[in-house]
Amino acid sequence: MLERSALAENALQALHDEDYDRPYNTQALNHETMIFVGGRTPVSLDGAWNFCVDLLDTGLRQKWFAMQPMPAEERSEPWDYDPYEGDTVPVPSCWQMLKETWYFFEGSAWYTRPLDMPQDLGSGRRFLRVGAAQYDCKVFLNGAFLGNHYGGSTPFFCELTGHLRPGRNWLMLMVNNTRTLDRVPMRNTDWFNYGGLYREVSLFETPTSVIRDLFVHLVPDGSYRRIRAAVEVDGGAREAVLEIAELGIRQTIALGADGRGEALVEARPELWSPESPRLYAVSLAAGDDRVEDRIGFRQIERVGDEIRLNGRSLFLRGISVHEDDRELGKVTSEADLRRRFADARDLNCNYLRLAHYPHHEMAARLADELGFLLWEEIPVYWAIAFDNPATYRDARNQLIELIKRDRNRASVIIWSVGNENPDTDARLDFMKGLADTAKAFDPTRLTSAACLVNHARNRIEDRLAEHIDVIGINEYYGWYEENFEDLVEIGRNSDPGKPVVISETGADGAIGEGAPARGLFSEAYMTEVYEKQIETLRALSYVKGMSPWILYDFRVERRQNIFQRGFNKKGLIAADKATRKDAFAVLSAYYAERRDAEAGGEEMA
Ligand code: GCB
Repeated sequence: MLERSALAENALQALHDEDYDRPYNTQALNHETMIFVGGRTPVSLDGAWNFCVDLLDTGLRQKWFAMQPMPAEERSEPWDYDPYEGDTVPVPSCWQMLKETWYFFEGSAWYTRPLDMPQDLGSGRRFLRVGAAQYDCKVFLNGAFLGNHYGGSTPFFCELTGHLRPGRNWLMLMVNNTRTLDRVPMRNTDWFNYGGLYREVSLFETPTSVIRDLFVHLVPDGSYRRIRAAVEVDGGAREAVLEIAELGIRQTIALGADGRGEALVEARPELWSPESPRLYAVSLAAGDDRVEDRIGFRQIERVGDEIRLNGRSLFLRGISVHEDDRELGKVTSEADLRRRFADARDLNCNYLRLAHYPHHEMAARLADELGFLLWEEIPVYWAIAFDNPATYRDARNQLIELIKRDRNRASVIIWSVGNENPDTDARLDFMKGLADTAKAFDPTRLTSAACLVNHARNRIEDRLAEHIDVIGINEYYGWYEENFEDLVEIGRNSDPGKPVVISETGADGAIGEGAPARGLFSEAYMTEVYEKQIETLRALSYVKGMSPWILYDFRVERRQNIFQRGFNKKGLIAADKATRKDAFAVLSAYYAERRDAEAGGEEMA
């Protein structure tokens, strides 16, 4: 009897308490809990997980995670969901792509799977790594809450050491993709709000002393002769050994009481560039732990209105790209990325803008190998809650997680801290704070953001420009902005004193059945916009690159006219990732011309 009334008490609590989620919003899983994973062998936790969507957050209210696995006939209380049985879904995946009824589902969903451990757990440590979960992910192990992570596109780690038991364990992840005013991005975007565990989930086993971080780079002082390594080890090791065999480097690095240390080493590496993407095998050992990476050395800098790579002025022949697939949503495979780079190669690109959030880390790894330059970005998009300190903390954490994940990638040259945000004092403080954070965590790269144009004065004018290295400009003359002459005037009126990259321009072009033959949304009109844009922009000497919008058509809720039908059609290639529109050839020809002119110039020099 007593047990039943305790149950009734809990049930009422679960119905009436609207602060039910407060204890689970610690955001304790953040950039400080990351470990360095290069060279480690993960245990994959991908595959089938038990799954349930939970629109009303019943799971958190009723504490589904605290239920013990047992046969139904042995349960003494009624239950609304049993995490240990029922539907399964594959991980990684986006739930929208799995069932029609989940297509527009926004809310919480529960993923459960067993985790079998040896009888002897040993003395080492174990870390769960989630490649990405959109957006809030709460981690439970054997009924205990271990922390949560905010941010839909960066990896996070949760240490399981001390919580695991020999034999069978149960891991439960609650993933919530609700769009709210305080998240980054917030409610309104122009890409689809996919949900789920959409990148790899894995378990890493390490010794007691674990290498948390390793940052190895050429010192950007113009000498091309010094390499710096910064290291962070947790667990008591007093020194670490850095090795780059091909450069004859074997250097002991003393670690302070905080586990941090750094070294400056004389070296003359062959420089990395898109034409010659040379990478070196790098390793670091500390105590019993060891990590590896393949790292390219190069210098990127801004001088006046130029962007220089290894001292040479550069024009970024780029294209923007989303992480989106007609069949898989945000799930990315190596084959998909290789196709993306092959298409960029056919466009004669040397550069990609990975919009509008951190893409799969494999993108930068492949760019390192294949020789592409990258702009990487966090989703500080449109009207963020710039005056909310919690939102700032979240954005800053996403930025640091991205930087720590990718700062050994030579291909990444720009960290972008936002896109088309309204010009307010709060926005300026927020984004300046992010730009400063990027420099503090990585002084070797350039910062940027898609900035603003003063339309009354037809000038590039944004208070943020002072605080970043490269001014990104999204402009849609010929599309959203009708009067093309205004673009010509902006070009004439502006004197930015810094390199400008046209981070977006373009037009929708529908193709196939039902597509219009002329006018807005026709392929012919899209081609015309590209031709006029190129003609205008090529005359502006401070424009040091462009990444038109966008390589592939992509899914988005807000585009619903009869030519769009749920897709943004500004892709140079349709959503099948195969059918090229006419504008593809126009851009490709322009980039070929620029590439050849640069090569010719170099020969003459
Ligand atoms: C923009 C946004 C981008 C949109 C694009 C469009 O300015 O930055 O996210 O998708 O325009 O197609 O309107």
